[in-house]
Amino acid sequence: MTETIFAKIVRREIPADIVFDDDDVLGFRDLNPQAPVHVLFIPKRPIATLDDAQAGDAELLGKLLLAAASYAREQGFSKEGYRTVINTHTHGGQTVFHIHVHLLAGRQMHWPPG
Ligand code: D5M
Repeated sequence: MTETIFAKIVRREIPADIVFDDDDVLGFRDLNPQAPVHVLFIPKRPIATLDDAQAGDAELLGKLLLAAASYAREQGFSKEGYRTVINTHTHGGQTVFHIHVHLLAGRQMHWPPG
């Protein structure tokens, strides 16, 4: 896959406001926040899109979701709730081709999303 700006964030080659960091997952604030809290969780080992994920990625994808949930719990977002989103390809609105989970919190979300 073609490397993205998120790989540079993983290697600390460009700055990011990092809020979560473990062996497999990095969480950092979105540059263009869509809610009072908007954090992106990415696997350090890149997968381009959810469409590219394979059975062998199951553990890593699980860790990605659990990292978002653990951060949300720790930050106290669980009580009011929050939204997690994975955009895939063009119609999904994906712009960075290194899979990421958006965690949005701090306001009422609406459905259906735009
Ligand atoms: O979401 C990609 C998201 O990535 C979008 O909300 C902007 C954000 N973004 C892009 N570059 C950066 C950097 N350098 N730091 C933080 N956030 C960034 P998608 O689901 O692909 O549309």
